[in-house]
Amino acid sequence: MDYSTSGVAFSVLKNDARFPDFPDKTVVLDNTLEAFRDADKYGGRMRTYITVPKSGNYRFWVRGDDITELWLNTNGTEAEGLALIAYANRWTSGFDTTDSQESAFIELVAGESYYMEAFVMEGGGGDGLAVGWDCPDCGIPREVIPASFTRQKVGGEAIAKMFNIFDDERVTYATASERCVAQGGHGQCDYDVIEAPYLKTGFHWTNNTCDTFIKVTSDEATPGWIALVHDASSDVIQHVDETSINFFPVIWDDEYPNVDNMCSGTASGCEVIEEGCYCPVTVSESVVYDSMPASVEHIFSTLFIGAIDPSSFGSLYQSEEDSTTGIIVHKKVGEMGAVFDEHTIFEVVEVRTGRTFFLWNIVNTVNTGSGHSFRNAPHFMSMIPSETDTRDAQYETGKSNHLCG
Ligand SMILES: [Ca+2]
Repeated sequence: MDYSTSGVAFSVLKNDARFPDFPDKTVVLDNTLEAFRDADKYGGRMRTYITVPKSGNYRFWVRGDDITELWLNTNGTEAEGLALIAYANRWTSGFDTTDSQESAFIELVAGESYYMEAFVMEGGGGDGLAVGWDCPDCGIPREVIPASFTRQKVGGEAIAKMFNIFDDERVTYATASERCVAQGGHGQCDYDVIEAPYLKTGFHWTNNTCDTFIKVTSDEATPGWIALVHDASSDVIQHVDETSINFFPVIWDDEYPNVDNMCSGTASGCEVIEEGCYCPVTVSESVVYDSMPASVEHIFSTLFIGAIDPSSFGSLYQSEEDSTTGIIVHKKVGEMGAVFDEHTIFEVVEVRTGRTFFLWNIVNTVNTGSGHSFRNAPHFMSMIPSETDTRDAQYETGKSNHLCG
């Protein structure tokens, strides 16, 4: 192949009927912007959005085997704005073989995304393509660009990288956002696809909307049993999609929506479905006791959410005992006296077993659009068998922290 005029060589690639939508091979780059090895007689394109960790003046380099080009839209994410910023008309093993491999300084802004394309044309022998950068005034030495600063495009979808520190790690939305910004310079959750390592499963935060529904059975064998349905604006895993058959019993406060009353009518937001009713739900939490309960038995009949021993919170809690009933009430320091609130914990002993229970002074209720409600039982067991190990404790702890924070 004659590379004496690079434009001619790349026109062979760019005029090929397979370009750009039908490549013979597609590879997602996991580590750095370095690709293409061990083949002959091909043309390749690397494309990505890049983000920068700090605002500043960046220089770019391209190297490869054989000839290479690097294009960047310095103004944004549109392919139309691409401009040639560096190239090499011969094979290059490093970034300093020819002057044209190095771009001018380009001012880039943290948090913005820029569209980049790089090309290589290979005849025979060694091959490859890599893109590097540096930013002297923001302290970044020259390096092949790490993939953590990219958002890759495959089939028109933006792909985010996972930023977990250890397997099965779960983080708050705030932590996830912080990491995305720190490691990629991009905003959180503006992706189409989250790229997970092969065979890894898990959840990620998203800004997509998600409404919660329940299916309520009307048959005699499982009256009023429910299955949860998440109607999210992105992909939903099967155990909570509309086909879910994971029905379980709940404690309804009174009646429940059923086919006999047409699921309480269309004004309720409920629909009649094959199994029974399909209803939108909301969850509310309220304080149960605003004064000392009359008896231990009454507590066991109304409180169902376990707390941890308040002594675990150190000096955060103080306690007092009702000498008549034997009920010990734990209140947050500063809330002693008449106040019973959502932070209050009751310590009671079950007579039959002698076991001590710590119970939160709250009830969590699920309300349907039809005006019915049931107690939202604590349910820390995942319905996904592979997740039932560490998650229970994490959720329990999370609940305690939420209430005491
Ligand atoms: Ca070669």
